[in-house]
Amino acid sequence: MNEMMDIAPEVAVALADGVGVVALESTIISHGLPYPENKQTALALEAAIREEGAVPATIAILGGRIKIGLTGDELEELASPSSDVIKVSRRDIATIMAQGGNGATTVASTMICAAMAGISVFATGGIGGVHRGAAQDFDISADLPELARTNVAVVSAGPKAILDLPLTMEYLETHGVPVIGYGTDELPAFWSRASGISLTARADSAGAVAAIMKTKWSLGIEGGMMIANPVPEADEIPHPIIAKVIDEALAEAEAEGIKGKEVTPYLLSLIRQKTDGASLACNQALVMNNARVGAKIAIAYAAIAYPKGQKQA
Ligand code: PSU
Ligand code: MN
Repeated sequence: MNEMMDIAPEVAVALADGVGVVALESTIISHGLPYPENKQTALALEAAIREEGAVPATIAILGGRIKIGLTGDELEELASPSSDVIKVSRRDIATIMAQGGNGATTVASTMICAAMAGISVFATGGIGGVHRGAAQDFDISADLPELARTNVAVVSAGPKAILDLPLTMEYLETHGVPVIGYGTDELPAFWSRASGISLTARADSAGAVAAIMKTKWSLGIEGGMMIANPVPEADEIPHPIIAKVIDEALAEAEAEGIKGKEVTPYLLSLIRQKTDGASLACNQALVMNNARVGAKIAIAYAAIAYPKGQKQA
């Protein structure tokens, strides 16, 4: 497997020493945020994780190889609007790699690569989920079944609010995915803190999250979990404001016949235009907040999972 994967030296050392490592995805860079904010955010996320005392590992597929930890030039290539980087989910990994292509990894494929590299914590913006109208078009993000099968804790600000949140929660319940409110009893809704949906689990510290991770995986209960970390109050867009914009954007996407993996990037970009960039600032703030919490969780988990500071011990 390692023949197809390059782990950056800093990440390899951290993993061998049992130091906290936080995985970051690349679809948010290539397809989620516009240039140049995407590159600035990617660099700022890595810096924030380091500042908290953990090691960042941004994940992508470049030249047909899985990259765990990227150089500045590689980040630039992913961020650049002129580069040819395909959005890669579980379905697409083998094809892109066999063809030697470049791929930006989604939540699902970042989880797969992180788990292969031995990384247990991953921070992103918002996960994919069950789309509104899924009863007709079957549009359910591959992020959800991945959370059910791959052992990585994903820190997000909730499912993106363009989705059907109650159905997303039903799916996660059916497939046994813990959704843990980080300092909250309510599912956060990406740009907004409130969704009106109560959670069944809450943790008020990184150590409390790490204890759940350790217990779940020590029991051999396979699959990941979602750590639902609300956007900071100062950065949120209140639900009534964003809800109206989302409805308009969904109607336009429908009228334009947008389908498949284009749906999420199309909606995010349209919502950005309609809010004059407010949704972009909010998205950047929430993903930064998730990176910091992810670092704290990775450090807490390393302390109980590898107490001798040696992963292999
Ligand atoms: N979070 C963000 N912006 C994004 C995404 C997440 O703040 O662009 C990406 C993630 O990569 C997620 C993907 O996996 O959107 C979901 O796409 P889809 O609905 O096609 O599964
Ligand atoms: Mn989809």
